[in-house]
Amino acid sequence: MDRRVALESTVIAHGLPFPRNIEIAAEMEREVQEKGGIPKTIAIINGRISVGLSPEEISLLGRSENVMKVGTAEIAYATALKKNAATTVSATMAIAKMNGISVFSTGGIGGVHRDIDWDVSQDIIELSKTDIVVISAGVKSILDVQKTLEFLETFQVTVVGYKTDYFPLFHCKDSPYRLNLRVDSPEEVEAILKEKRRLGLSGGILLANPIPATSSIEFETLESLVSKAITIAKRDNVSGKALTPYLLEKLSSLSEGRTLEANIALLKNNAALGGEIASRMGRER
Ligand code: PSU
Ligand code: MN
Repeated sequence: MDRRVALESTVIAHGLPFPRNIEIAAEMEREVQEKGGIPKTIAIINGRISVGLSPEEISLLGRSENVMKVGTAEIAYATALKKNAATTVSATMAIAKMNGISVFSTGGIGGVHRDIDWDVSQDIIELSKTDIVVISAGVKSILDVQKTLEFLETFQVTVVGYKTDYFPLFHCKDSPYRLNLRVDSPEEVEAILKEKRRLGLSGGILLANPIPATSSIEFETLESLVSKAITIAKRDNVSGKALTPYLLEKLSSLSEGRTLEANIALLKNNAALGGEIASRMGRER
């Protein structure tokens, strides 16, 4: 295993507003480097899978209006038809695996949406298949967290709290959802991944890393913001791939930027932990 850390591009192209998105992409790469990791931001540029975007490529994704958002199901479409595409957690995992990368830092994974008959992210399916460590701050509270956790269990994803017994709620470090598994060091994460591979067990490790306390938003405040945002999304008939970016944007405007600042803090925190884990995995023996 080596020191590379995969970073996704959907958060740049669709999850964060311009021009902060471009700055944050660079800050995440710096966080990885400061901990001794090698950042590899992943996307599809003009049909070519790029593992380790140049600053120009990051800027292109951050500025353009017509960048696709692709999960694993859409990778081949984007490459065959020469598209510019940002990769979600599922697609980034699949491409990281193709390239032998074992660690991937993101913000939050997709999951089961609230109050909708059926909208479950491809991220969960990819996590059930691909043996990579995915560091996230839990899932967005715009999702149905309980159902998301149940789905993760059904699909045999190893969900582990990093220095916590609870599944964090993205913008909020605390949560009522207790986890069965907990680790307290990068060494333990590495040991679990190695063991999965030794035993031939498929599937990822979802490492739940809570947002730093100083940036965490209180549970009640967040809940009321989320229910307002969902009401607005329903009124505006937003669904499918557009839903997550729409809700994130609404949350940010309703909270006067507080959720955006929280989002940035947790992205950097996850990048740093990814760097720590990867630099440990890549050390010489
Ligand atoms: N969390 C964020 N911003 C994002 C995402 C998650 O704060 O942009 C992205 C990730 O790329 C994740 C995707 O994989 O949303 C899930 O989208 P969907 O629900 O359409 O599968
Ligand atoms: Mn969906």
